[in-house]
Amino acid sequence: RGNSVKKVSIIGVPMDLGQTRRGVDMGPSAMRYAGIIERLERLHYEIEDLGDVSIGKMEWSDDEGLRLNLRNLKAVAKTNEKLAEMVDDVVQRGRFPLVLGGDHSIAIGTLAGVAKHYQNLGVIWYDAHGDLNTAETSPSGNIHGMSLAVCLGLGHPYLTKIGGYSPKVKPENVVLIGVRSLDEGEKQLIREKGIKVYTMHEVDRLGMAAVMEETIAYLQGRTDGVHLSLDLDGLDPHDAPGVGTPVIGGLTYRESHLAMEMLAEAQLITSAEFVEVNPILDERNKTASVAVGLMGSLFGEKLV
Ligand code: 5AB
Ligand code: MN
Ligand code: MN
Ligand code: MN
Repeated sequence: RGNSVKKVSIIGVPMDLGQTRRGVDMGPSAMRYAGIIERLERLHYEIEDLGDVSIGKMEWSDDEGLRLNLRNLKAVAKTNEKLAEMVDDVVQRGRFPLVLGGDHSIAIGTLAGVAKHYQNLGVIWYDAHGDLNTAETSPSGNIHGMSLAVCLGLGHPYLTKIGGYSPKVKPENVVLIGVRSLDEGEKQLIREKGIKVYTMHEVDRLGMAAVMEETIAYLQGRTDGVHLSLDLDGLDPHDAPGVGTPVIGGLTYRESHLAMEMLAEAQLITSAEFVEVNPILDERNKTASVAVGLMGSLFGEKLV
């Protein structure tokens, strides 16, 4: 299972409508430019690059979305519907979907495409944030801060019903890692649903090795596939400066590589996405390069 699938399909999603800082739409090109395809080919994967999903038109006049505290609702929903169809087809063909973002609202489409192929999909949400807001709790109206809640079935039906079913994942199959910035409503939801969270506090106390051992043991026992949704802002801004919502005090480059290596060894991951790379805010494409390095480790690259 998992990363033993030697056929990978890459899908770019140049989406920036789930938040307000321009430039994150260039994330997929930045990661291609940083050599993701060559990197995986060197590991003897058969790569198919499906190119970029076309983004729904930015509706400046999406008054309804704004009124609902869901900025660009229609365009975000439309793009995610297309993404869901592409990902669905990739999984159907027995290939590993590797999605390059784009802001984190694209997890809605990725998971809609993946989850229908599993009884009990697990999700590792590697992020400084919980992305567990709804329109009611969001301080920003930005959908990239709501994507995990949508996948749990909470939010506007335009989003939760993508792929024709809801929810995509059960709260007990989700593990958050690297969390250090939560809004009040997100904290409440985590408590209410009993979602497993390794905040920076637990990472510091236990160490990343123990956090990953526990996460892997937990998900191996209860899921039949695991999606990795990696927001580059889970890393410390020192190691990944090119993100729209940086939060000080994050996971290091080394901790993150260790995490990916342990996932590779466990052959746990069956689909993945790397999101929130913003080349305009970056330093010489550093964040995209870090992302590509992490993908290398996730797909089994070894030092010796
Ligand atoms: B990201 C915030 N919680 O909802 C909100 O980068 C930030 O995908 C969300 O994790 C960050 O606007 C979303 C304040
Ligand atoms: Mn984040
Ligand atoms: Mn996120
Ligand atoms: Mn972000």
